[in-house]
Amino acid sequence: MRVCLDSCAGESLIESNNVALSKAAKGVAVARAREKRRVFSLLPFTAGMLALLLSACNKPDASFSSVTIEHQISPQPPHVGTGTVTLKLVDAAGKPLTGAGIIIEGNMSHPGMKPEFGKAREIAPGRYQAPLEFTMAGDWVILIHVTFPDGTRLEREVDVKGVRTN
Ligand SMILES: [Cu+2]
Repeated sequence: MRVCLDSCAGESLIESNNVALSKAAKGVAVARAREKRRVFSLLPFTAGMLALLLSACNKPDASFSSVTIEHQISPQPPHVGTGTVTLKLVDAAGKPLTGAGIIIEGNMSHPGMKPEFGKAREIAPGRYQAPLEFTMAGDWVILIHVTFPDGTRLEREVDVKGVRTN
């Protein structure tokens, strides 16, 4: 590009400016190319972040399905009177889930009886124990109501069949 203003006296100056400009333009082009490479190298990172964000959005469901609750009823076999429900809560990695609030609700499989409740206390990390009153012989269904420290809730059902008379 050659630009003559009022006179061509300054031509060489403008020319040299043009050289400088084209050098600068080259520099910009190189910088742009670098930028492009940087953007491409960032892509896997961005995809990773996106996956993380998506998994974070799915967290409630994921954590629900990954929570394992082992239960134990004593005495065994259960009979009418005060029983003890012992629970062990672990995550998918087998790590104990501590600090949960747990209420046990006992109902009989037939209608017309009031539910029995027992509040669990944590006896060891991830291990909880609650008393439960079996007020009648027969089949019971136990509902485990769990509230985790972050406020998320989880409910599991356990059949306790054939509670015996004393
Ligand atoms: Cu009953």
